[in-house]
Amino acid sequence: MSKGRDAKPHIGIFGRRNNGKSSLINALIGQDIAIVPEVSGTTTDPVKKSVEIEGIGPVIVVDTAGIDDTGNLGMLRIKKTIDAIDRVDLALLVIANNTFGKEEEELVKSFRENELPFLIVHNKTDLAITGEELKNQIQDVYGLSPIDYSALEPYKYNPSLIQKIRETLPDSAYKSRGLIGDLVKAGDIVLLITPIDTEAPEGRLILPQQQVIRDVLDNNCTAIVLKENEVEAFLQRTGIKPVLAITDSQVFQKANAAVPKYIPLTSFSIVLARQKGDFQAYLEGTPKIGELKDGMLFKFLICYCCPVPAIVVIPRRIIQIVLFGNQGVAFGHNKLIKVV
Ligand SMILES: Nc1nc2c(ncn2[C@@H]2O[C@H](COP(=O)(O)OP(=O)(O)OP(=O)(O)O)[C@@H](O)[C@H]2O)c(=O)[nH]1
Ligand SMILES: [Mg+2]
Repeated sequence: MSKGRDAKPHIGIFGRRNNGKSSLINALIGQDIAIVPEVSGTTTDPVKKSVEIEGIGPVIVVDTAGIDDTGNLGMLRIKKTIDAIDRVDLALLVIANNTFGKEEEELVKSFRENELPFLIVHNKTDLAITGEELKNQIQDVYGLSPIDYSALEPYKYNPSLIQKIRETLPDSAYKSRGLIGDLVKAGDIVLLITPIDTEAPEGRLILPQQQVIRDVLDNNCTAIVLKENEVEAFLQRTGIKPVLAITDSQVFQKANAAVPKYIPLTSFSIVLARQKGDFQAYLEGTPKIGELKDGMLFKFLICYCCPVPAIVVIPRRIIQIVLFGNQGVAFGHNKLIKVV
């Protein structure tokens, strides 16, 4: 399954500052989408872009900060670069000027620990051709040849690099991760908790619930769909032990009380957010909400994206935070809530 959120290969570009990582992206896609000034350290946080590479098709490129960054901020950027390794299907390690040192060795070590396929691209070949000594060294240690490249002369070098990328991208990079495929195995039972109240649409389930049921079946598992007030009695009566419970967020507290603690519990929204959004950022950001205190003065913007126009639900806790004491703007419950 693709390491990213959708069924497109994710290609990460790694290497030292100024080696031409961003330029290589521009050269590969034939457009200037990445920022390339003269100064080093231009790319800070990993930047994801959905692009089309001729000969490969739609991909997501992840441009990362230089692995040799310095200072406190630099260390933070390096950490984010390393984190990105976990979220790509193929790494391009961009080297230049025949330099392959500790930074590169560390990166390759991380690629290998993550079982991440990688290619080594020697950029700026227009300035210095890849030396035989370096070629042999890389071949001996890693069993692959550095690929000659120059972001200034893509017409000359693109075909062979693109072919290598195509050959090295694993098939799994083209498959969607699905919703819960990595949490269950064939034969597992998944409990889905869906309130049927006045907010439920007439005669059908809402799309996230349908999608999860489909995903459960795609993974050769069994879905049990119950209303929240039937969960406890059902589990006691049948002795069935689901491996996972997914509830509508409206009844999360009731579901939490009814589902035994040994069964992991999440919500349809979280399952979808994990597939669609930057879930890592979500995991890092959410605990910060708990740190907000009444009376603290904040300005923040809550952006919420919903496929159904005008029906936007923000978790109540967030709205409470917005309403009590802080400054912010939130769109929720079909209204614009503005708090000053
Ligand atoms: N001669 C030559 N210059 C290049 C080549 N590729 C990039 N450059 C130049 O090298 C400089 C750095 O390029 P970037 O693409 O910004 O490098 P980067 O690795 O993304 O740098 P950071 O974002 O700072 O880590 C720019 O001035 C580019 O024009 C190349 O193949 N040949
Ligand atoms: Mg850059």
